[in-house]
Amino acid sequence: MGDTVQYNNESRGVSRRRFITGTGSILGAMTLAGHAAAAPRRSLTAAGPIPSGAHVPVLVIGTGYGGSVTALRLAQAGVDVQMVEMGMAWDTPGSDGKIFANTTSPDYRSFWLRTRTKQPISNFLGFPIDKNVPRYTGILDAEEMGGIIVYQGRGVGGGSLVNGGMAVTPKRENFGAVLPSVNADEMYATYYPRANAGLGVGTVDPAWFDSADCYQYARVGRKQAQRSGFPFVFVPDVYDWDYMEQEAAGTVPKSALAGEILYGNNYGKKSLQKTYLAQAAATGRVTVSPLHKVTSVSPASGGGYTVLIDQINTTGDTTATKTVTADRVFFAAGSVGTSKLLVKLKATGALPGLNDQIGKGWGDNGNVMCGRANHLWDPTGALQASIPCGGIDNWTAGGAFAEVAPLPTGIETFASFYLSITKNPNRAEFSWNAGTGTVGLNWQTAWKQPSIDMAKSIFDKINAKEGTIYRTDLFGTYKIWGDHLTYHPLGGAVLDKATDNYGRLHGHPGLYVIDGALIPGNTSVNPFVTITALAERNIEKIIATDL
Ligand code: FAE
Repeated sequence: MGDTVQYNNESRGVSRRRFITGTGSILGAMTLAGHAAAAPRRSLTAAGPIPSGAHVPVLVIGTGYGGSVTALRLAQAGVDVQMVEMGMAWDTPGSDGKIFANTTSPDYRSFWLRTRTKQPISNFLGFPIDKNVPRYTGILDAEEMGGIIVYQGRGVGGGSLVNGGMAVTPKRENFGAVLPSVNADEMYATYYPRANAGLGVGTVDPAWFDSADCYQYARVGRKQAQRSGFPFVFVPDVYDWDYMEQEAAGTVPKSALAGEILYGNNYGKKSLQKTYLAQAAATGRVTVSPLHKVTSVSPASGGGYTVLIDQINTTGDTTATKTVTADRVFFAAGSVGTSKLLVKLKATGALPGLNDQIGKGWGDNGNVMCGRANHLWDPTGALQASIPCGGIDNWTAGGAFAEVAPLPTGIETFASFYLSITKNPNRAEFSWNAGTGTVGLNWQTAWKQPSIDMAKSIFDKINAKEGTIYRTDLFGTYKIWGDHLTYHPLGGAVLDKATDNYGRLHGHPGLYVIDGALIPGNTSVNPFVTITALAERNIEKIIATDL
């Protein structure tokens, strides 16, 4: 095991998988961790979509991490909540009996309103692997924002539907750079534990990890990292680890071991639908309108806000335009969704009181990908669990934290694959283009160079030690770096700048931002635990003082 360690302080030294519980939190006794323990479900959509003309106390735009925390805590405080989600409900199986498509065979369910897939790994052995698909309100949006493709989840559950579930609390010493205006003591004593409990975070059993065929790729990653002097760290995840062991034993239907990840996970992952949103449904106070897209928010003449909503069908056409009134509106449409809305509403005069920080401070969490070609004596396995469980930590010395990621092709590739999170200092800005009526982002592909340099602080050294080379066939022909994308958009309505220190938008009382848009561009690790913990902190304050 060498110097393999658990990533967070909370779980360090734990030899068996553990759910990280909310020590010291009001939720300590609450079981939110996992589908087995989820409260009895009422459907969030049973009441039907919101009618035009409705007046609601609270409207939440988006059903990802920020939105789900907001809805649950408000409902528990006795407030009725209407959530509006542009994506689908993802609660009905397709003709193959499954709700979600497999990563290796994308179909109509896989992409948001595209006629051709836009897979993050675009090539294999140099050959393009994208293919035509019917245009449909699928689960993964590959949103092209000029110099970068921003991948996002679409549907009830937001990014939790498509992500790898890696649930990482930043190291305490890095927190000051992540959210400088937030009290770290409170976050680490109360809100990170509360978020970890609510999300059902756990870690792989190290003994099982050591023997499981499906983690051969990660053991190769560990061995090579350690031989070059880098610590390999186990990374917590919201996947149900007991379920994965049963998948490996062949006793349950396979999800992680069938390569499911990017286009949804049919069984083992605890997406928000199984945790926060299941709890929200159980309160009976939360309703979701899927396939509804908010297009405008502006002050209503009698107080509160007028919200314009397009109802769409599965080919993306607007079938109805609705006008509703809400006393309070929470922007939880994700970093890009919230930023685009706010920039448009400020520029068009719908929300004239917003300040000049709107749209600023956007970053890509320093994402960059690469592969390495191993020698024939270092196979990485034909069977690869799609859920990563470890990473290489060189943050302090080299500015990079690299997930040892799977390449679940079903065949032996001898490849090691990595998604690095780096300390990239570049920040972009959203702006309104009156001519096209759209919001753009001024990120440039060249701004990824610091990320590449930081990732090289790990992989140049490993290649030199192992006598290996980079793969050049995964992102094009003779292209080493996946520098064209991010999975981790952050910022655009930064805490304590565009909003006060709890997410209240300046200039318009009753409007809040409560998602990844609040975080100024980087979390030093995968972001959703920090987004969840910050939402827990902010909504507690808002419930105590504003309602
Ligand atoms: P998000 O979850 O994106 O939710 C926003 C929701 O708002 C979405 O459902 C949208 O469809 C909806 N929406 C947007 N605009 C509108 C509108 N105008 N009207 C109505 N609805 C709207 O926001 N993070 C990790 O920590 N660990 C991982 O392992 C990880 N892996 C990832 C893998 C992939 C492929 C991707 C795409 C992301 C991954 N992430 C991961 C990032 C993570 O999912 C992301 O940071 C969070 O989902 C962001 O949470 P928010 O609440 O900000």
